[in-house]
Amino acid sequence: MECRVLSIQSHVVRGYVGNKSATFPLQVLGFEVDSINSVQFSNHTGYTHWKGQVLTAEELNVLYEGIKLNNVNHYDYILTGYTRDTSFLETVVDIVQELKRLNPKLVYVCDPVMGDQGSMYVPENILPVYRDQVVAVADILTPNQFEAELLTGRTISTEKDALDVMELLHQMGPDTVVLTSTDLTSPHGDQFLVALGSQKMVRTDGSKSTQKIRIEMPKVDAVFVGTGDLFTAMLLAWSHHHPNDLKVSNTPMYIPMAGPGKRPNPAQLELRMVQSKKDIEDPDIVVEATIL
Ligand code: PLP
Ligand code: PXL
Repeated sequence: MECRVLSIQSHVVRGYVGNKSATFPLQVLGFEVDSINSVQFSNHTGYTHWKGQVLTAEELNVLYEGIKLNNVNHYDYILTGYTRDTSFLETVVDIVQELKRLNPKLVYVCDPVMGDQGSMYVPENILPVYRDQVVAVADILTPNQFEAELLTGRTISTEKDALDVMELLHQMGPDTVVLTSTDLTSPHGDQFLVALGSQKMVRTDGSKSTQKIRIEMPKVDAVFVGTGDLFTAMLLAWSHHHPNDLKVSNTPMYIPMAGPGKRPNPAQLELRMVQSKKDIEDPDIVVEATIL
């Protein structure tokens, strides 16, 4: 059965963030991916220089109108990530609502990209749009700790706080919430990064339950860009194949190396997407989730 994803994310000429991080792995896993490029940049903004064009809300609408006029606007998933503009994001909400009317089973996977480690890297006026409009139509939400705190107005210091915040996020809409990274201390020590997941499910007898999990990933001492986009795309893919089990596996990627003793530059730190094709298709399970 064909499964079609509409992915509205960044395009970069060189490197792997946004659609460049999501499209190839989803295609490798058998998904049809229709991509709308929210920006077309030379490279991600972590390089010394970057240049390019931004798609406006009106231009997004024009592309969507074209799809609609041909009656090929039937999607199983929508995937969105890094967005800087409030009117663009509001148009995304309109499209999600229309596509959900056409396919009530459509799943909207939303990475509410706003910032990390206490600071925002998108304009602050995007927060109320995510909080008041986007989260309500999202089915799978993948904030990091800081983004979850912004969306709920709560701070997270303990695992209990995090689980409470995820419960609040469920009440705002999404049945699946994954805190993709936190500064919580791992039971296995500070070499591990803690992620938490929570999924509401309806059992076969009609009763409701919530699966809560903790994932501890070994930390890698380098700052990658595009890993969050890849994580969200792979969560979409594995939750499609295992809709009632959030114990998704983590896709190992080749770690790029710089010269001896040298700090790698942004170009050397690009994800090795093509080289990781076999791991994407058939991942080794390297991290086991703990059921809470
Ligand atoms: N840093 C900057 C400047 C960004 O624009 C983004 C966008 O998402 C990130 C970091 C986060 O990257 P990732 O999604 O790979 O965690
Ligand atoms: O991975 C997030 C992202 C998306 N799009 C653009 C970026 C980044 C991160 O830097 O620069 C254009």
